[in-house]
Amino acid sequence: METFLLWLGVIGFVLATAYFIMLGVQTTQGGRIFHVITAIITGVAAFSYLMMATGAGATLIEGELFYFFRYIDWVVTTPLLLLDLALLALVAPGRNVGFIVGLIGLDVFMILTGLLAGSRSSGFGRGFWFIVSTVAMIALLYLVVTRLFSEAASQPEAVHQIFRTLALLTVVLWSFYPIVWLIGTEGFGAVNSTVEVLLFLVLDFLAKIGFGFLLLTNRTALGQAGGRGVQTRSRRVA
Ligand code: RET
Repeated sequence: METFLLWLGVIGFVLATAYFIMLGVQTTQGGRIFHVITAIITGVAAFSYLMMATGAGATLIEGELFYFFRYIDWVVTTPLLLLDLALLALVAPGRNVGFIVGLIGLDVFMILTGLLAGSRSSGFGRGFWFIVSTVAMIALLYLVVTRLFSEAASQPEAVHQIFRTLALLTVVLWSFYPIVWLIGTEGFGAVNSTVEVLLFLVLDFLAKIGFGFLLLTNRTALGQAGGRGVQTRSRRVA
């Protein structure tokens, strides 16, 4: 059952990646940068689920399967999700590189300390790194809700609207990850490994495919969003 769920992840993410690439190829309205970033997100997830489904992305720790490839997936894809959000919210992303790098740095710190939490053998070590990682997540989501929200208010209405939806989706969904971790095999073991795989699969589908679908099917917003710099340059070349 567990392996079946992981293969379902592979299939879902492969189909989503193909669909997002197709939307990117078809678009005439610009914002292609969002298609590229979002297709990389689902592409990396497809590969990660393949690694977990074949067993190459897992290892035994004290008799329990530890899917370390999740963390490799997250350390690549969560920065890209934040980049999508930042490019939507910021009118001049180029003038906010420091902020974007800070946001992504905090995010990478969150995932790496989460990996430490997942791979420690002592209860104290796991608890300590879990708390450090969760504090980083709260700080990160706080920055999204404060700074990015206020920046997005000066964007055109369609962009502002889709940013608000996606940022809220992000805050809610990301908050569930530490909860699933805590009740799963790496935490208190309240649910078994199969249920944990299922819950992470649902969260991953919503946070990556749901997010990408809402963003990439909103053509009005994409045409007016932060990818403008990229679009202008390609038009000049043409
Ligand atoms: C861990 C455990 C330690 C504490 C915290 C965690 C947070 C993980 C998050 C993951 C988000 C993943 C996404 C993936 C793909 O779409 C590492 C589970 C805070 C927030 C959004």
